Amino acid sequence: MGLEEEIEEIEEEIASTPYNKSTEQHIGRLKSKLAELKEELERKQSSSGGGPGYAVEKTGDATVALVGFPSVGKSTLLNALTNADSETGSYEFTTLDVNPGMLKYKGANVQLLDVPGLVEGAAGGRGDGQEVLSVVRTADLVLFLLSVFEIDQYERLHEELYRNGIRLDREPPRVSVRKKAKDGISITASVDLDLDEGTITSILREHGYANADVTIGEQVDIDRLIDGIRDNRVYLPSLVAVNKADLIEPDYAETVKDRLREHDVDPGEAIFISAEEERGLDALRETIWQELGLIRVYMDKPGRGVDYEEPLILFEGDTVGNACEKLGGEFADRFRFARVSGPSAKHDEQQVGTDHELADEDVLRILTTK
Ligand SMILES: Nc1nc2c(ncn2[C@@H]2O[C@H](COP(=O)(O)OP(=O)(O)O)[C@@H](O)[C@H]2O)c(=O)[nH]1
Ligand SMILES: [Mg+2]
Repeated sequence: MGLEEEIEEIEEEIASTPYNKSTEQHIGRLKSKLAELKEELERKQSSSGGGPGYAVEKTGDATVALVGFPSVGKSTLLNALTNADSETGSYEFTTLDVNPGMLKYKGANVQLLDVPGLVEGAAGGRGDGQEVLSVVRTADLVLFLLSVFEIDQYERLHEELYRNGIRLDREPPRVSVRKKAKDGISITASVDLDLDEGTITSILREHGYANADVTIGEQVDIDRLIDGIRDNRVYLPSLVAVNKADLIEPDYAETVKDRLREHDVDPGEAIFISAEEERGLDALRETIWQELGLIRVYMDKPGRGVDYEEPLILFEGDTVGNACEKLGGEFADRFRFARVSGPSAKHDEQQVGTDHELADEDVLRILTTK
């Protein structure tokens, strides 16, 4: 039996087994087995696919993967938001095109990657689908593009990403597994778990752990526990943009919003745009900025004053140390201390070390040793 058939068979068995306490352990084992087979399939496909070392070069301060069905307006949006047209064309690969563009906003360079092959490629389980997915995996944000009349496509796109280990808008599970030499599997949970110990133990065994300490800090279900055990899941924020809003009458907007709710998308958080008429793009740019969690740090350069034109772009939660890393050179090598003014500072010119957390619109001066 080939891998694909084996996967299909297990998926069918899971679907046809009612979930209850007496079947929980069995389902746990099936899902673990499934996770393993899928990874095996992935490995096979990527090695027979577009050749080794394939990757889209990441440039700029952050990367956004634009995903959507054909004809929803991805190319139109990319051209409206970025310099895609004027700069490079597309990366040409044997099996896939990725169209890159650079979106400039608040001093940041955000790389926008139009990955047209997601649905066509991944659907048939072909190798190129895996490559497209590898582009999405390395992004900092997933931007779903839907057309007003085809909101249901969201389901399919979301599923495709989920099936490939991409988890959206969730924190990684609070599960940690530490291998040990003997004494079997012991479970420590800080919440009253719905899953039976037997189920957890057999899932771990299925993943090759005979002896391990497992710490669980949230109410996990089987899928989430498996996510916590595998280390190849990625956790990304996502955003939904609804395109071709110019084509609908105002009353129809309510129907579109209902459709979004049916797919658990808060219509208040979706951005309605017209890529063609360039409407709603300011809101989209700002929301991309927010969802990426970018911050601007204005560098105070000795003798040259504060540079408000080209801020250093960092992520929320980044520290002075991260700023030094990004600046590189003497800042990374010969850091002495820094002075910060602005939102993160207790007072102007506060003296701080590398672990000080920066905030949007801070002014930062770094002092290095001679
Ligand atoms: N009315 C309208 N048409 C659009 C809009 N955006 C794109 N289109 C049209 O939809 C078609 C497909 O657009 P394209 O950008 O090539 O879609 P892609 O396949 O997702 O890259 C083209 O004919 C576009 O002119 C929009 O906001 N409103
Ligand atoms: Mg296109």
